[in-house]
Amino acid sequence: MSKIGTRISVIGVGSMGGAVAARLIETGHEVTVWNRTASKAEALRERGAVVAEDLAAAIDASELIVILLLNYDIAEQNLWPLAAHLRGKTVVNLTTGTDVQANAWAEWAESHDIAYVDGAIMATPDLIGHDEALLLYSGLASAYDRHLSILEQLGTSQYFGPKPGTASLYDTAMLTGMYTMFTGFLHGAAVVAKDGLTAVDLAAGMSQFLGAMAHALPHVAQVVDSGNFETGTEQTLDFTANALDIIAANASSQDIDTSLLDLLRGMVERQREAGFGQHDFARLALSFTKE
Ligand code: FVH
Repeated sequence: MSKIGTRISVIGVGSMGGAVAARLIETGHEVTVWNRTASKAEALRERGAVVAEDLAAAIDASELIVILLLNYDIAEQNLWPLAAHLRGKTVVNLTTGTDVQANAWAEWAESHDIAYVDGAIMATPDLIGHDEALLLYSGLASAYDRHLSILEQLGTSQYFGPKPGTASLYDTAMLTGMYTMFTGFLHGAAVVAKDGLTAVDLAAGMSQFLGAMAHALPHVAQVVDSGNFETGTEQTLDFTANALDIIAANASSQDIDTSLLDLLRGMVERQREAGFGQHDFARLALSFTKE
């Protein structure tokens, strides 16, 4: 099968980079790969990848450079010294990082005539190529538009505008939701384990419950954005405090540490002590902004 137009190089073919490279090969693109541990790159050769002999050669091989290294410091150590090779090309950086790092990369890229798009992958490697994979982008709109047909092969694309750091802000915000969800599940699993129940037993019901509760997010978001926490209070902070007291008492009765719950109870209590007990739970959004 003849290769589709743009040549693409994937820098870093670990779990995620390997899945992205494989998907781009599968969809007919000419893909060159580079990886610090060469064996991971070699594994893609039999799937049709060109394995570059070194990082500079990987960059020279393509117009579009997709970065999927472990973090921005590693990406900077490896790629910034090769700015001359990247001149005139497009870099799409899908490495996890902060908005500050994304903005620094955008400044560096602009100073070297590199078109820069920052991004983040809200999916696990197995979801790459499926609609469930959500990929967030921000930065140079013309570069994003130019390569959108390629990026859409990886999953559902969302572009958040020209500020390079926006995708990273959304990424880390969503990851906060993910990690606190999983942490809450692990806490619950520890509680039920004391009674001989398994995490698998809990997961079935928890998946259904959290799935149903996730439908409330748009409403909570509207309350937060309105700044009016007094109306439509299905769940007031007083009600939440009562529920958390019961949850914590249950954990304590199973001799399970309650520090995770105590953190949340403290946030609720501070709002109640300030007189907002009858306000919506969503008022906790104000707890995170430093005075
Ligand atoms: N895997 C996932 O589910 C998540 C989903 C959300 C987005 N992340 C981010 O994707 C980036 C890559 O993550 P990964 O899952 O591919 O991670 P690894 O399999 O550990 O591969 C890491 C690559 O980075 C290379 N690397 C590490 N240290 C160095 C170094 N000092 N010099 C050069 N390359 C380095 C590593 O190479 P090697 O260890 O195979 O030689 C891999 O290519 C990441 O930002 C996630 O947060 C994935």
